[in-house]
Amino acid sequence: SPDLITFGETMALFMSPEYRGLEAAAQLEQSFGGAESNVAIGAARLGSSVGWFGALGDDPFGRMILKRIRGEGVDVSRAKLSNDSSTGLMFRETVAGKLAVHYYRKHSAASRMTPADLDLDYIRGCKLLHVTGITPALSDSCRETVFAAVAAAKEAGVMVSFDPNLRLKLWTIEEAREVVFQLAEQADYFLPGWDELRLLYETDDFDAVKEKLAKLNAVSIIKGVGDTTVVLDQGEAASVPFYKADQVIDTVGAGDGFCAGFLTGLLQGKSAVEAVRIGSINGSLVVQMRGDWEALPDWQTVERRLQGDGWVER
Ligand code: KDG
Repeated sequence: SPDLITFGETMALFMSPEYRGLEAAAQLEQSFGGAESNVAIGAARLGSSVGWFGALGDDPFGRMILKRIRGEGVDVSRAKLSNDSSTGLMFRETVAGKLAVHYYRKHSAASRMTPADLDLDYIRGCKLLHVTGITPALSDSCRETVFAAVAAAKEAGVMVSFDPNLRLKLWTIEEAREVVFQLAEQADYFLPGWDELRLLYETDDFDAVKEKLAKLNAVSIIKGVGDTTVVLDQGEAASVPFYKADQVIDTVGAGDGFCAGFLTGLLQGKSAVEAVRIGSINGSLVVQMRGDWEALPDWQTVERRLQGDGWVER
């Protein structure tokens, strides 16, 4: 098995030009995205050994997605193209400076995943299983699949990381809360954003949330506490400043880029704080281009930034 395994729904993505919303656009730019495959691509570019799987439709979009994730050096041997349902679609536009995402993913191939789709030996053989809160929001059977994968990993002593990735277009905050807290209990690394924790715990009081998180077994990596990431390890908090992006073009995928860098750091044997530095650099670079994952860097680029070297133009 690869060192890092993740799974979920990846959708074809269509974006209207900056200056036109979807209603007015004559042409759309095609790409694809999915929180877990964004992480997989990011980690693979940094040199990690990575596997991603999920269900896609046996249609042009499913085939495009599978080929391109494979092309990034990610093991997709457990991914499936199904011929009784379609690949999910996602459309994106910017209206008056605000991003809007429209999902067409109900009854998609991915939403029909069941625990029977899991190759448990594949999961048991990796070092780190990464799951997000998007997959359990897709359907009951997807939720069961996430819990089954996490249970198999834990039994085998595989580390589990969990990014809640709250998507309130997919479920209510009440539904999300129940599942997110259960998965956070089981994870070794819990990677929420402060904005998500505020919704989950219904408070703006950081210290109160910190106290709750201190009860988890997991090391919590809280992104976006001011301009920092807070690492909370058994009640001990360390704060790591954000790495500043030179230019922000598209913030979607920043969290996944962060996660890819962080998990790569862990797999390299780095401490959580050092891994956060890598995550932060990685997240700052992915926002500099349009698309969820296109601008994810290679290891050399991240290493140069870690060492504080500037940009060499010629
Ligand atoms: O984190 C970025 C993802 O949100 C995006 O790629 C699409 O997976 C996605 C989703 O469900 O929103």
